Amino acid sequence: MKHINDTIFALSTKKSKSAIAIFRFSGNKSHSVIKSISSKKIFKHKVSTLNDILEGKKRIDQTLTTFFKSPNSYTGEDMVEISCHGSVSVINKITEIILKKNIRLAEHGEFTKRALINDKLTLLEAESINDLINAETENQRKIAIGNLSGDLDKFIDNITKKTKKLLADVEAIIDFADEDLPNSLHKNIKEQYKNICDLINKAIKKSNISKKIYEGYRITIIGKPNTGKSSFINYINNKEVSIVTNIPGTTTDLVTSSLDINGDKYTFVDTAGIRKYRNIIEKIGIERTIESAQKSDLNLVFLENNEKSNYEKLNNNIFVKSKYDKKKQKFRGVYNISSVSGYGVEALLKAISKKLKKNHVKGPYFSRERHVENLKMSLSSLKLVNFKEIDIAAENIRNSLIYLNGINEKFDIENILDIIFSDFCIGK
Ligand SMILES: Nc1nc2c(ncn2[C@@H]2O[C@H](COP(=O)(O)OP(=O)(O)OP(=O)(O)O)[C@@H](O)[C@H]2O)c(=O)[nH]1
Ligand SMILES: [Mg+2]
Repeated sequence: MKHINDTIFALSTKKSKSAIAIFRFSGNKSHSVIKSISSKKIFKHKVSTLNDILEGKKRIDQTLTTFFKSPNSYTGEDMVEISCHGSVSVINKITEIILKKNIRLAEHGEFTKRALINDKLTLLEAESINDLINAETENQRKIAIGNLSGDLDKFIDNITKKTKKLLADVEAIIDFADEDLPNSLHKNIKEQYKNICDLINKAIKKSNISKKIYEGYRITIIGKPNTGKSSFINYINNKEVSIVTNIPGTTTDLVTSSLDINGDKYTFVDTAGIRKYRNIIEKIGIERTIESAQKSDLNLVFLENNEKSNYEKLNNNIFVKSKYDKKKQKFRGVYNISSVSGYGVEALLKAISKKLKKNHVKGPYFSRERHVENLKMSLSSLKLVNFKEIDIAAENIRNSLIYLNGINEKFDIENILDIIFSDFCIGK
């Protein structure tokens, strides 16, 4: 049976050849276990010690071993970190030695889960740590570190404080006769109420920006056969992601590839294009193209000549004419490029990013469905407030607070914690 008091360990780095690999332990047996497999016998708090890991008396590897005494560690428990050499054989051998000590492997995110339970982190900070580990682009990293530094916690604390004040004022109206209250109270309450609704509303709107920053923008490449769609996706990726030939209809399925452009994630989708089909394979390919183009943030339409009007039914088009190296003919309102010489590609990528990128304002950015759902529920409760029925208003403000607090609530939500931590790495 797995228990929260078990001492756990994990390889926190990847199991593949590298200069260094790091093992972590957490729990009250950490200290005795590390002593039992080490050449050194004394480990001081937060001091890294040059230490041999031993099997019996045999030296297995030379490591740097660091001990953290509870409560001053990541998890709040006694912890040990071993930085050993990063070969697969060293990793396997040290794992084998540790497992003989009857401590168990950590589950996904179990170190961070313990940090949360021991009040080392808030739930929002724990989620931000996972976002930081998974950040692929500069803007994803910026949001994650901002949230880890407390941007979201500060926002929730501030709104909670304001909402509690509003509730107290509303309750004062219920409890006291009108003559005992200042005249300005009613006006003041309405102002506070509006201000809270505005702040939550803005946070919900901003979550659309962060959603895009995390998921990336989808750009579908369409156009007639042989217009240079696949050559373009290969050029910007600097590798052969899609097959290129001079036979029209080479691409039949969707080929997807993501790129980081100026700190944002863009997913380009090469397609069969939209055209007449000759067989069932092409028919399915074209259906997939249409589906992808309809759900895209932007479509790059590669033109053969100047057939822009064929694409009027689609929104968000940028028109492109490739092969400029072959024929130096320019069309108006069209980006002229070459996937051979690279002519015009940078200008096209700039135009894409300018068209899609929303102005990034400063935090907080709620990025998860769970946060946004709670904010929406909180706002819906507030929207039910009618100050003419003051008892009901108080009830709705209380409900709004429950949803708000739910964003950072770590207790009574085991199932939510399991979902959150299931997509953490083992060893974090
Ligand atoms: N000179 C030159 N040739 C290009 C350029 N882009 C593509 N071509 C050539 O044009 C032909 C078709 O290119 P693709 O990239 O396969 O065109 P596509 O639009 O993906 O074609 P389908 O997959 O058939 O729809 C190939 O022979 C390419 O080498 C370019 O910028 N300059
Ligand atoms: Mg193609």
